[in-house]
Amino acid sequence: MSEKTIFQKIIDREIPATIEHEDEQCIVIHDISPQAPTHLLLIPKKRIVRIGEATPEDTQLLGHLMAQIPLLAQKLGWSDGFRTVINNGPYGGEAVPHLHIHLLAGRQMAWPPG
Ligand code: IU
Repeated sequence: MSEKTIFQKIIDREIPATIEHEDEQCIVIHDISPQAPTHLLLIPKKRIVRIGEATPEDTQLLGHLMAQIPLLAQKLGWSDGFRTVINNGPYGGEAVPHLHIHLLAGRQMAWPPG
């Protein structure tokens, strides 16, 4: 068993975080180093290492994560838009090997991303 990731420690309440939402399948926290006025991380409680390693067995869970996005957008009033990001592997800029979806809102985003 590999060592717990920082997100697993947050899920297990070993490390504090500002929690925006939690249910039986996921937790949504505020990123400790926000890159926008609001920067959330949507994290499945089951550890999928990264999106590129998800399997068909994860379909329901991935759908559950996606379904949280409009709920959060409506709850937090992101009527001007927002961005979702999943970093995958070294070229993707992934730092934490536990799947998480970044949700960034509150400023104009640029394209292409860096
Ligand atoms: P990445 O997609 O793996 O690069 O993103 C990891 C994110 O986790 C990054 O935005 C960090 O600021 C964030 N984070 C956090 O919110 N709390 C922590 O204790 C640690 C990282 I370590």
